[in-house]
Amino acid sequence: MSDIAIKPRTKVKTKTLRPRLHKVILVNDDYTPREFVVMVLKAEFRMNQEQAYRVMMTAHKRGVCVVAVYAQDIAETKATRATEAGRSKGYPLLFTTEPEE
Ligand code: TYC
Repeated sequence: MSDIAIKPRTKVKTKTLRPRLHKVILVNDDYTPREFVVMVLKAEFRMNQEQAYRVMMTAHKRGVCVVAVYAQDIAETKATRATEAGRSKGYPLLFTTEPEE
């Protein structure tokens, strides 16, 4: 038997994987009043009147609008809270989330 010790030449590479950000998406519907959508956007996403109005009108015209991007858990919590705000008034207002490319 050989007594030659072979040193493995391995290098440890540390790679930090940043978690993917998630988009919160506002979905249009025919029933939720515009002012209510604006109010929810201001309350949950800390937007001012002009920003909230622009996002609401974009969803109204195009069907959907990206509201903001956050870490996954924050995006999901905000989307759920905002959707529940509409649900509590009987509106079908919907916020969804999806991972950013
Ligand atoms: N389309 C709604 C209306 O005309 C307003 C609205 C805008 C609702 C955006 C939802 O995501 C929405 N009353």
